Amino acid sequence: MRLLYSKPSPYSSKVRMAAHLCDLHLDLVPTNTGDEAAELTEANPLGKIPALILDDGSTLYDSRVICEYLDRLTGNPIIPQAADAWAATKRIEALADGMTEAAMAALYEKRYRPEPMWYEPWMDKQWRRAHRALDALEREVTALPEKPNLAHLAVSSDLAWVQLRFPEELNGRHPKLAGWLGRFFASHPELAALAPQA
Ligand SMILES: N[C@@H](CCC(=O)N[C@@H](CS)C(=O)NCC(=O)O)C(=O)O
Repeated sequence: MRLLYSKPSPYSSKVRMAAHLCDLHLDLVPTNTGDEAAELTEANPLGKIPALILDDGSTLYDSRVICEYLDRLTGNPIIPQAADAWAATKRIEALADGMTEAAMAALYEKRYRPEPMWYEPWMDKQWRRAHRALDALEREVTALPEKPNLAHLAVSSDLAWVQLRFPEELNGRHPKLAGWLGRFFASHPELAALAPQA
């Protein structure tokens, strides 16, 4: 299986961590979404990473679908199947990924639009969303089970991306989350190696 990914992408990082815990090898294909290359848009018409190309040529996206697939393929090592535990895991994944999505929208506003077109009220709304999600994550991480599951992977890859792009948000505004991330990666260096990188 081939994974179209990039090193800084938090969603790609989550998928790579998932593959690691599922003991699956993925061939990594560095992909710049800005190029809108045919290999990417044919694999994922949305032109986003991560996208997984299976051995039969069929493709899977987005990161949540890919993680579900890898988990099912290998007997559910990372997603609990009992209804309550499944719901808790998937809700935290949605919370962490949604936090990143909001912060990324604010980042893209400045990256892709000329400065005179930046729309502050819209960026402020994204940041209010991200801050509420970070506050909620601060409460949620204390209840995560000891053994890493998909929730840990989503939270750690998303927080590591925030630390990369907006270090003050984590180290300054949410030191408890920064502490949780540091401890999690110290206990799981093999996952830390797959965290988003510049
Ligand atoms: N919901 C998607 C989000 C994927 C996503 O936004 N990926 C980013 C990189 S981390 C991307 O491809 N951005 C390029 C773009 O939006 O044009 C997932 O979970 O995979």
